[in-house]
Amino acid sequence: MVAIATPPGAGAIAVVRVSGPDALQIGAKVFRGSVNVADAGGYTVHYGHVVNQKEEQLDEVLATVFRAPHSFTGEDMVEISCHGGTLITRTVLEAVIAAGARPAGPGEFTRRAFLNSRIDLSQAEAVADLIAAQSRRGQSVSLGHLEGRLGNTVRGLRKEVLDLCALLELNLDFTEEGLDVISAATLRDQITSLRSRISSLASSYAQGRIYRDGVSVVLAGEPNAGKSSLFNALLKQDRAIVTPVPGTTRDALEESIVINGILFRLTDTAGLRETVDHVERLGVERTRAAVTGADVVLHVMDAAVSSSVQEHLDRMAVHSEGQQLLPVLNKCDLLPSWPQPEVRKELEQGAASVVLVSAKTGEGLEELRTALSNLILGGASLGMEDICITNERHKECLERALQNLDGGIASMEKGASQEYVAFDIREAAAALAEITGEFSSEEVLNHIFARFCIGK
Ligand SMILES: Nc1nc2c(ncn2[C@@H]2O[C@H](COP(=O)(O)OP(=O)(O)OP(=O)(O)O)[C@@H](O)[C@H]2O)c(=O)[nH]1
Ligand SMILES: [Mg+2]
Repeated sequence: MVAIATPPGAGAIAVVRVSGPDALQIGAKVFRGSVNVADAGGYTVHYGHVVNQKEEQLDEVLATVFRAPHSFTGEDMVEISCHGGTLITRTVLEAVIAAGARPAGPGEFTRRAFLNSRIDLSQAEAVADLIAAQSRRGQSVSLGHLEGRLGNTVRGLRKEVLDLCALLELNLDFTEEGLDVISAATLRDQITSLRSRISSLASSYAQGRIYRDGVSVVLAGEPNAGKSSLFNALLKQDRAIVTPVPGTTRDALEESIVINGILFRLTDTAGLRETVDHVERLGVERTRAAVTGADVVLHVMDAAVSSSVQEHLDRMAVHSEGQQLLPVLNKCDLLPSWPQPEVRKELEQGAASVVLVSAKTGEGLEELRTALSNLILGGASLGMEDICITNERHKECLERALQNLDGGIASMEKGASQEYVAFDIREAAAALAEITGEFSSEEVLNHIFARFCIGK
């Protein structure tokens, strides 16, 4: 099979990847250089030309040869590095197809790598995540998964579950002789210990999701509070329109920034107020929808409006449970006594912490960045060395394993036969095996690899 492995568009080089038992023979049909790639050793690079069936030269290229099993897919492979134009790349691809290769489907290279046991399923998924990563932490978590850290942890847990199963089955064999290979109390302790480790891995998803997809932050508040100004100041870019007219912003705007390796997706919104203006009202509806879906609501207030913080907070944009709220008092440059501590003290009587900023002068922006990053990383933050899951499918498998273990514990408590307990525990092991793909259906594989692009 063959595919272009580099993104579409013009570039210095592009790579056409050929993999499969005939890859080297097909490579030899299209490549002319000082060596025949069909005879070349693995991990060697050769200079030459790609030709069509009429032996016309199509491009000057480098061909890299990989020999099974020492390649990404575990099969023989040739990677042709040609010049990176859309037309030239397609011409090389077509020559390889004419020489007998079949166009690859999405993710087919990674799927072959999985089927040939070069990588486990969690590593295959990490390939897609790594390519999609938009922040340093997301990248580092995916790289850890790609290196097999998640797979190893899950395999370790599964082995413990299977060992427990084996003991239970031995127990069953010896019941008639009245012997217990493992006592009920030990069994229970071991299940509980496994349960708590699987549970903490499952709950690392909350953090893992943020590392992978970033945090959505919505700037909301009354019209003219300076949301768009603050949005621009955080982006360091004149992105949103700012005017002294309340009700300037209508459509929600989204842009991303990275703070401390975490991606924050900021949304500037229309100011919240009752209005008869039809267009503005549509904007306000969008604000409410954006606020509902946000991880963090950054409530922007205008320090120039002479109301107490408590009054501001009372009018605060509604936020739902599980959402973080960060009150920000903007336009502090207009306060006569700012940045004196007494202003802050007075303000903080109303709320746990209010960040004081001026979008105009830039003062307080660093504190705001720190406050955002602390909201996400502060408290029970995961260290970079901890394993966390970033994939909903993995979370679902872990939760199923937990339910099975709970079922096992419940059976024990009811005094059910150990056969039932063994059944539940075996099911837990099967759920864990789905993460690494030791147990996987065609349907699951199709679903996973559909997320990939062709050539990956
Ligand atoms: N002095 C001062 N003026 C500011 C500051 N931030 C914003 N302004 C001014 O306040 C006015 C409104 O700013 P915007 O950023 O458009 O406010 P908004 O909250 O986006 O307003 P809507 O989109 O209408 O809801 C503009 O005239 C800004 O120049 C600040 O920190 N200090
Ligand atoms: Mg605005």
